[in-house]
Amino acid sequence: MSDLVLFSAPGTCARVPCIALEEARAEYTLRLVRFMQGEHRSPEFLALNPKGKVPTLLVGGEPLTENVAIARYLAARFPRARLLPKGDDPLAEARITADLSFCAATLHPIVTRIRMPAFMVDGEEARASVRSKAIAAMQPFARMIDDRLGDGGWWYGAEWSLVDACLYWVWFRITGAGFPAGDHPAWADHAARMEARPAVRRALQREAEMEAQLEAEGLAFRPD
Ligand SMILES: N[C@@H](CCC(=O)N[C@@H](CS)C(=O)NCC(=O)O)C(=O)O
Repeated sequence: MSDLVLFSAPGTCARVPCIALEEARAEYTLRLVRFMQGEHRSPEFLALNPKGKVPTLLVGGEPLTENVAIARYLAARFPRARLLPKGDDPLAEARITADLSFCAATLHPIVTRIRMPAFMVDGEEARASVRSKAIAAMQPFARMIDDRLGDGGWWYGAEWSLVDACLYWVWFRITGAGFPAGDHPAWADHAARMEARPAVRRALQREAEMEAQLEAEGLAFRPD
């Protein structure tokens, strides 16, 4: 049995480490966290991750939290999968951390405001305002990402990495929630290329199974 257990929920940013594990062909157990049942706030889960968030990765029973740290750990543990580039010096390494942090600390909070404004404010009008301000806040980053991806590239050019998995999750969350996807053809194309990767397909399949489980239990989450 594997020493790796990933706590996840469908549609969440736990998709990133799931893609990492699939890219590495790692053995792991996927554990569904039932948000609608408040499982992420249960004493058992909070004992593993007091922040009450997914992803949470157990490594030999020891919890590791935060996407940036989990990406770093999995990349170091599975070097042959080349999940992240190898920085030649401390500055290059720090820049890779900066790219992962850009996704987790800059883009993710905007995603939450676009996708789930009800987490921030009450009332329909206030939610619409939060969402439209967040869409406006995302635009310059989307243009930057589009420019960098260019014509058929990954974040690091020819080299695929977990930064691409992060960007893919961001794109998945914001499209269909009012974000003008048509303005960013390179990012849209990047998402399509991500979905052509066998490892990504396997990760999406695992999510679909979790979603079906939630549906069967009447616990599927529907953001407004
Ligand atoms: N900083 C964390 C953020 C994790 C996070 O916000 N996860 C969301 C799902 S995308 C979550 O668990 N939300 C549950 C909640 O806040 O109640 C990371 O990068 O791993």
